[in-house]
Amino acid sequence: MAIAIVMPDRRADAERLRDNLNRLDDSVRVWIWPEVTAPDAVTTVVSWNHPAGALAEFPGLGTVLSYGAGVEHLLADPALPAGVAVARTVDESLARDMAEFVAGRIVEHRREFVRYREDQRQGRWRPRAYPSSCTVLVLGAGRLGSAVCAVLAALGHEVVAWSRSGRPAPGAVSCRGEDALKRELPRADVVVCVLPLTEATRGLLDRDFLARMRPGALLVNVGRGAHVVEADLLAALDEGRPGCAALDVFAEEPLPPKHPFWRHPGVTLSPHVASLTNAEAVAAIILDNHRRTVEGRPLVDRVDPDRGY
Ligand code: NDP
Ligand code: OXD
Repeated sequence: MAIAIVMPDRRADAERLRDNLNRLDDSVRVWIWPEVTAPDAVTTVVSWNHPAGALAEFPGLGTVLSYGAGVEHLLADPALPAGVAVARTVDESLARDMAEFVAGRIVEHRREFVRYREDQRQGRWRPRAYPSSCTVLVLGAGRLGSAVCAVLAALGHEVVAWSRSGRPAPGAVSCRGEDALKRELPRADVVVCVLPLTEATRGLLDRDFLARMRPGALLVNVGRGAHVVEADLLAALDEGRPGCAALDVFAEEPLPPKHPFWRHPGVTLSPHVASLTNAEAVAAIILDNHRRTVEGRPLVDRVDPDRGY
């Protein structure tokens, strides 16, 4: 009845998680892959980008927990053993940090922080007017999207939340379906993508989608890079619709050095840091789901593999 942490590209996080799990319950054995001394004992894997085939090392595996909100890296593994449950790990700080990041990108854009920084460099005193509020369309009204909606509404913006079911989101008008998307896109000054990556959402932000955006609008993508058809976005930016994009996630990460996004004047980018899982904050959630696995109780935040999130 042990936990294996399989996060080869996040060794420091893996160590912090192991130490926090041990602090909470020193009777639970926790190994960091590949240093697993008794693979037969592992019932729970905590994964972030685990290498192909790694899950097959654990014959008693019951649950794979994503070390974060997204699970596409798990569901895409053809070697994910049938019958193994998948759950994600989302705590309040992940949602709060996402809301802060998105609000920050919108404030930076609307209040022209970059231009004031340049004015300062040039010794220019040049106040500019700004609109009193804006309309923000948030794609995805889940744990993170609803936190984004709440913060943007608290800042006085008109917020529209688009989701599969039209689920209510705090401070937002909710909607669902393609017609609603077509109606809301041209009205939005800002479009925020905080969707999970599934077969239904891959490539959603394509040429047609972008052509419906308001000229000069801001696109913020904090979902996954593959939500955006990157070549279509580059062409759309060159036409000014959207006017600019704040991108935190990319089809290929790290973003290749020669990728045009690096130097495009309409793109502000960040290296997939909108919201980072905090090993201290999630240790109790992971331990709880491990105990649920061992005791055969329902998992918290279990993923529906057919739905893909
Ligand atoms: P949730 O599962 O809680 O919410 C997903 C939301 O997306 C739900 O509102 C759901 O609708 C909606 N949705 C799913 N499929 C569709 C669809 N086909 N059409 C319309 N709406 C759809 O996810 P989280 O909010 O926790 O996380 C969202 C994503 O954020 C993660 O999957 C991950 O990709 C990304 N992320 C990015 C980070 C970063 O640092 N950049 C950090 C953490 C997460 P409904 O409510 O009807 O089910
Ligand atoms: C996540 C992420 O899904 O960090 O948690 O992107």
